Amino acid sequence: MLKRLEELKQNTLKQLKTVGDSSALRELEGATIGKKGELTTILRSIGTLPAEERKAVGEKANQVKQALAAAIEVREEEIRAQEMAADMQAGAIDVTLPGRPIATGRIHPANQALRDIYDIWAEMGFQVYRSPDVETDDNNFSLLNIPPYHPARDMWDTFHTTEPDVLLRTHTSPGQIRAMQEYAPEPIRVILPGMCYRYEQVTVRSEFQFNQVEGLAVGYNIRMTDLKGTMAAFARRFYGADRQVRFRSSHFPFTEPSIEVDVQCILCDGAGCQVCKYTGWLEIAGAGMVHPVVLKNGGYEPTRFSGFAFGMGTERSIMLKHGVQDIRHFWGNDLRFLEQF
Ligand code: FA5
Repeated sequence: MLKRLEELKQNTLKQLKTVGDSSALRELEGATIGKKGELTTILRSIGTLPAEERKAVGEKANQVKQALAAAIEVREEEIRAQEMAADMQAGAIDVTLPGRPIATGRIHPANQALRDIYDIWAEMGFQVYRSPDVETDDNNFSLLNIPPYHPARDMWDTFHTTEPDVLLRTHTSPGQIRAMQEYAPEPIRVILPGMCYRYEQVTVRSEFQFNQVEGLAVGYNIRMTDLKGTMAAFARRFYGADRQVRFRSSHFPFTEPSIEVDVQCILCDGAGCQVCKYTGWLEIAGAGMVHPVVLKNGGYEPTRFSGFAFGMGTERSIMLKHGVQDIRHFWGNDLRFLEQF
């Protein structure tokens, strides 16, 4: 038995040298000093040996066990160090490689333009007034001097809701009524930006939802010349310092007199091209002096107060400024278009 124990020790020490990884080491440990290992079995069977052999075998077995446990521990350390080195080599990181770019979102071109537009109007003393997208028929039409059955309602094809007299605003002009009713009789200068909705055929120039920026100034002695000067100042700041501006007479039920504002075509500088339909001019806004009926509906006495208002399409403004040919790009979610801005 003593001989067998010595053999077991020598064999195991020899095998330990060739064991290459931790799972093989665990196996060798199990087969020798583990619970079901040979040495453990010998130690358990000592009681069955003749009495005179027990002491010597017991001592030897314990010595061998300690020697093997110590040798296994040393080998385990070595193997762990080797494995860690191999791991590090395999997963090595080249710290000199450039990092992967983080995908960032962008501000939508319509919002970018809106922010530029707010800045320009803020410099001229206009503050932003928010009004809701879902409106009453009164605010969207009647109080703007467009009574039921008035033919001018045909100018704005309307999305109605299932609630009677509740609709999606067709323009930002109902915000005029809300702002006036809130501030009258104080003078006001506000811009009213937001989405408008029209039950319209979608084409390269027309969407069924689009942004408008409305403007409204009410006070004492506000005249048409103020409107013209203000619109020209805006156009030059937004479209370029030496842009020519012109005014054409027009008609809106809520302004009297009414005008349309044109800028010299940005693409051909007025020479005439496809975009301006060879007129040299591009329309940028509808505007006019606030109609006395509308002033009254807003809470201002028309004999004491006067005002001007204007409304322009944001997407159409960007189209003019950047030569975008198709308005459907704005809400088509094609990143190739959006990433250009
Ligand atoms: C109006 O909506 C008037 N409320 C503007 C106004 C306000 C006049 C205050 C006087 C005083 P109009 O329907 O022309 O007017 O629309 C104004 C602008 O909205 C247009 O010049 C255009 O730039 C934009 N717009 C109109 N319809 C569409 C559409 N379907 N898609 C994209 N933009 C549109």
